[in-house]
Amino acid sequence: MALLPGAARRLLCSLFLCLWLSTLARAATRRYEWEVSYQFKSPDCVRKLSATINGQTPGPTIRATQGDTVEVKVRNSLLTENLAIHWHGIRQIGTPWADGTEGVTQCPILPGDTLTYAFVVDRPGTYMYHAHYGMQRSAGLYGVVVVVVAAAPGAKADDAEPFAYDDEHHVLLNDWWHNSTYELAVGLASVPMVWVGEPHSLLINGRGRFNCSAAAVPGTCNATSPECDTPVFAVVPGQTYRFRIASVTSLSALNFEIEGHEMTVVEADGHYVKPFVVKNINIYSGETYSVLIKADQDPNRNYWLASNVVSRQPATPTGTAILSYSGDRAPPSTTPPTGPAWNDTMYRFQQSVATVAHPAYVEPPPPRADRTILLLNTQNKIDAHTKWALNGVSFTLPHTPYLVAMKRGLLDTFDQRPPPETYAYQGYDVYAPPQNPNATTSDGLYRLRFGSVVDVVLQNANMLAPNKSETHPWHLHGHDFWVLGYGIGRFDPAVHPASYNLKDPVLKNTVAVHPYGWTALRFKADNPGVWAFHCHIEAHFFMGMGIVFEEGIQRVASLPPEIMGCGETNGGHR
Ligand SMILES: *[C@@H]1O[C@H](CO)[C@@H](O)[C@H](O)[C@H]1NC(C)=O
Ligand SMILES: *[C@@H]1O[C@H](CO)[C@@H](O)[C@H](O)[C@H]1NC(C)=O
Ligand SMILES: *[C@@H]1O[C@H](CO)[C@@H](O)[C@H](O)[C@H]1NC(C)=O
Ligand SMILES: *[C@@H]1O[C@H](CO)[C@@H](O)[C@H](O)[C@H]1NC(C)=O
Ligand SMILES: *[C@@H]1O[C@H](CO)[C@@H](O)[C@H](O)[C@H]1NC(C)=O
Ligand SMILES: *[C@@H]1O[C@H](CO)[C@@H](O)[C@H](O)[C@H]1NC(C)=O
Ligand SMILES: [Cu+2]
Repeated sequence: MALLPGAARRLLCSLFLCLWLSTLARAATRRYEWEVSYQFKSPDCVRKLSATINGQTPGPTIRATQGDTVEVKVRNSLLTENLAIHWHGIRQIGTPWADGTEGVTQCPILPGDTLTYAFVVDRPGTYMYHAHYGMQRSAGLYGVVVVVVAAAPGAKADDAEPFAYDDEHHVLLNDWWHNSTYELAVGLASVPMVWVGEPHSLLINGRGRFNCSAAAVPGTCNATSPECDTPVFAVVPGQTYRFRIASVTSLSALNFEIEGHEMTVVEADGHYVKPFVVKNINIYSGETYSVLIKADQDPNRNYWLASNVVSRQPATPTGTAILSYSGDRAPPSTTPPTGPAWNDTMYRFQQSVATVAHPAYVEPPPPRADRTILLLNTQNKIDAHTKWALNGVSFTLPHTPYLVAMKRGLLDTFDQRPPPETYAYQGYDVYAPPQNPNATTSDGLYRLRFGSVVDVVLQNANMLAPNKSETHPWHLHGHDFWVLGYGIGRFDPAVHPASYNLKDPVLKNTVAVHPYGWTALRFKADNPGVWAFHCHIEAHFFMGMGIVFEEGIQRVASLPPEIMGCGETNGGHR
């Protein structure tokens, strides 16, 4: 049964978008039927149990037009594992139950069960989907969502966009381990923590090439398997291509480059940006970008597409694909680009700062916030377990999803004490390991006044080990936020807000917090529902690096029974 697209429409109308929606040309319903199952795959030539959709990893690309309803009937055939799928970058206005976040907006889909996600894709752009249960994303369950502009009849599809191109390509970036997600998860939860180490491969569109002579288990690596054929991107001389790039990495911050071709960045997370030209682009897990490239180089040779690890000392070979003018699939004789120095934080910082709204598409933020939440990001210990915490509180998911619990008043299902709003920032040394490594756990959430303007400042700091601070890509569900500013060092609420960009900040759903740095963002709590906000590094969220916002719960339409069936959602016991 569908999750009420009709109700979604009515709610959209109540949010004054009615007029705009009704002007869109003939919104359609795009229907998909997906069976999710484990299959043996060899994405980097090494055979591994992978989570697939209709037998594929990455899963099928969803392509819809702005205003369409996307309906995906998901059957969980994983046999022994729960499932939930998140539609990353889709705000789910009026359909908060279709966000796909297990523990927050729904109970998991049990093995053998089917759930139909239905939601309106209200804004053009490049998005993605991926599993949001346990660490399942790293098993291969992800894909691309493309929403194209609803153009006037007879117009070219790209007429409504502030740039033109002849054709498009999709680049889905990932990192990949040969270890199972259970080895990853159990390792993280062990005392002492067992870290799986750097990824074995970097995948482009689900393919990489591991060096078979280094395979841990003999006989599992087949260098001639067609499943690890290097992807080839065909171009025609003189044409301009839009490359839609998405990163679903579990860990890695990446740098992506097309050998010999400059890129013009035009879109980030579904928003047009003031175009800027780069040799290579840094992309963090959960982000999407569109770049334009002109096929204007010597057509008699091929060129590398390359993804490289940045921000952590790399121990993973460059991920590669081939750009071909002639259709020839031969690897170029050159060495693939190795990207910028992995520890050049300022290079990445400056690219973040350069990303602002396109002048013709600026949506000015509200001039001031009603509430400011300061979040100190630290690595901690809880009973000797390694954790991540915000203001000393490490997040745990409740057993009853918040959306159901709050809608039904099941207030004994999670901690009613709100998590801390700030930390002792005065005198906090972000360059030193935490003085008290101990944190606490909580499944409490932040309740936001409906319609209020909320600032969040994410402060990065040193980890438990000295002289170490990582990049954290933070992703907000249900919203885009304005990126008001970035800094390196300790954020001072008396000083730094004066330098916020209130003129043309970009809207995004995922943003990097650089090593030892801070990132300030602003959003309007105007989307009724319960929304996760978390580090998109799979292991970090698993270790508690997230929070949850509730807003306008009383305005949420009645919940579809299909999202229930766990915790107290059935009136049962925990
Ligand atoms: C990952 O797999 C390798 C090879 O099988 C094994 O040696 C290692 O212990 C595994 N790591 C974890 C964290 O399980
Ligand atoms: C693969 O690994 C072997 C053994 O470690 C090494 O000798 C060889 O050079 C590697 N090949 C490539 C293409 O890196
Ligand atoms: C490797 O894969 C190729 C292509 O599928 C197949 O012909 C060959 O038998 C495989 N080699 C091994 C050792 O399994
Ligand atoms: C990066 O690390 C190298 C050593 O691996 C060091 O020489 C260099 O100074 C570092 N650069 C920065 C910007 O920290
Ligand atoms: C942190 O917790 C450990 C027990 O896990 C305890 O031994 C230690 O004293 C605590 N440290 C502080 C500073 O409270
Ligand atoms: C950490 O960096 C400081 C300088 O910022 C240096 O004095 C110290 O020796 C470093 N410690 C380690 C363990 O590398
Ligand atoms: Cu993180």
